[in-house]
Amino acid sequence: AEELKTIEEKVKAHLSDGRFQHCLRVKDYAIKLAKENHLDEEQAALAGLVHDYAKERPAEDFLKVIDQFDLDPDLKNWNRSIWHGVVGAVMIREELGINDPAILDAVVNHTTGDGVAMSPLAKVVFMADYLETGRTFPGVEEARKITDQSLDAGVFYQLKHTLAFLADQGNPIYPKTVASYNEWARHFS
Ligand code: DGI
Ligand code: FE
Ligand code: FE
Ligand code: FE
Repeated sequence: AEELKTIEEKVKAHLSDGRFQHCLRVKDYAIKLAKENHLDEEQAALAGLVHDYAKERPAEDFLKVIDQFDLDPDLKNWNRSIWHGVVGAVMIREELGINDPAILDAVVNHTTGDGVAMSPLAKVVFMADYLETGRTFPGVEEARKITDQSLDAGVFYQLKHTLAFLADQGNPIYPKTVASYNEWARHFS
């Protein structure tokens, strides 16, 4: 419990107040989803708390870590939206001392999702980030209901809507986001 408090203080110190409050709400929603799906609540809470730890780091920090840890060099063509999960997981391991591979995997996949073999914990964090009580986008209540009935149906709902939203805005879409969507679309068709 003492260690958890230290981690929470470090997360707080690296984020704006608004972003830190989001992390606390993701933690709470992750606990709720973990309960509903008979998963480890402590693991879900910690993953939710730290998921956006790296969100406000300067680009140069991410670029340094990509080189230092030999991550996919294509990552350099992207931005903080993509880096804070994939590269952020390395920062969480190195700086917060979290070594649980399941938690690090959930952080890696929290923005793009992953294929149908995605771990239950990763699904919970992916959905908690989308559905936490501060989210107000149109359809969020429907998304919450769907996810209470089926975590998998929720994952597909989010992937479908996020992909459509990004394309509507004319944003580049990270290949893994498209690959995740394709796997779930086949799974549900
Ligand atoms: O960090 P959060 O804002 O809580 O949420 P997130 O990590 O799920 O998403 C971060 C941002 O990244 C959000 O504005 C949506 C965007 N995003 C998600 N997938 C992709 C993406 N942006 C691009 N360009 N490509 C993607 O595939
Ligand atoms: Fe995020
Ligand atoms: Fe997300
Ligand atoms: Fe988030």
